Amino acid sequence: MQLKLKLLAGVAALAVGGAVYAQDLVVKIGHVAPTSGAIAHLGKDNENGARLAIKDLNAKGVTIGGRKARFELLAEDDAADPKQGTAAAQKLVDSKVNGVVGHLNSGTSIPASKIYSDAGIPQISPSATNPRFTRQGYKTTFRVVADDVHLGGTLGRYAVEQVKGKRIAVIDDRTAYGQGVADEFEKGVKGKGGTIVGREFTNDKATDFTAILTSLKAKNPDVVFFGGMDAVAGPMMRQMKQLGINAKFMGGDGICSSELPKLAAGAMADGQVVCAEAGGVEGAAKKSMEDFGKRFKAEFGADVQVYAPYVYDAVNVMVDAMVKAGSADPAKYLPVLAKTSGFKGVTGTIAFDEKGDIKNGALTLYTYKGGKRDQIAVVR
Ligand code: ABU
Repeated sequence: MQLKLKLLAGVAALAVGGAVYAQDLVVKIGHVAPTSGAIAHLGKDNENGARLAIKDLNAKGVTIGGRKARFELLAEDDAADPKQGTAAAQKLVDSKVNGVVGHLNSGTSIPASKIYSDAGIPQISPSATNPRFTRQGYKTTFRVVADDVHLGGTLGRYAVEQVKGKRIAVIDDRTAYGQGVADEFEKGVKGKGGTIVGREFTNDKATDFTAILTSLKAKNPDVVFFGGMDAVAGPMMRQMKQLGINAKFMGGDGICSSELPKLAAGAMADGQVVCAEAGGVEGAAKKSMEDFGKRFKAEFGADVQVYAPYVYDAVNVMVDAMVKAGSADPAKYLPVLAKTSGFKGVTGTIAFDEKGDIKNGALTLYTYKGGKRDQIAVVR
């Protein structure tokens, strides 16, 4: 009898041992990040944040509209490439995902956001910080971290006021993120009366920085800011050391990973680097982040790089909206998601503003000591 009932496709109830249970509601969560290429370690970090969230939700048991939900992760690799990013987005739309968490990069999240918007599918980025992402007028676009205006501007002011940089050089990787955060850093420096002695650029696949570093060396900088990712920052620091550039090295969240000391391969002095994660918790709330880090390490055998906890929260914020709406239908839970307020995640309290940006987003400034990230301060 049970077998016969199971075979009845589309039947919403299943008799088990005499009781009647609602058939599982399958909820597909898409996730996109570069899990191949130079920043695959960051992409895998994000993806594992999503895996842990899905595992916890399925273990806890979640009911949506009276039906037991079973969550599935559809994970795609966009290799941090805008074209692969839009292809991955279209694949997820075609697979009828209920929502998407991602992409990791601004350069992929921004073009993909049009595809999700056209399909009416909510997208929450846990790490794309270019302000344009949430300023395109799409109702489907959300972000659980601070943006580059906040990030770059704060670091620029910090370079002048706290690092006491007198001759500041700026390099960016010409990506949507790298160029954007470097521009905001420059504005922050100039706003505090600081001096930019040089601006150079490279790209996100470059490995040889001799020409630009030699040009900057002639300007004798005491701070070098890099707008880009850790996979480029590490070799850049090595070449700075080889060329005898003894400057502080600053950067945004893209360099602020657990992996940076390895990538710099001995070229990083204690306290030389100042970078910022586009989120953070302070006081009693720190425990939830620390506990997450321990669970993550036990589960995946790796330290959190940067954004795994933000991915974890993004999945949970999305599911919370489904539960409150009583539906995983994007059209039904999207208005509830937009009204998210006071959601207590491992990364702090999440509320969205009218653009879909996190309200009152924090930044955590870090340096590195003994090859480990060392928190300087949380600022808002
Ligand atoms: N926010 C840093 C890394 C991701 C991005 O915005 O491109």
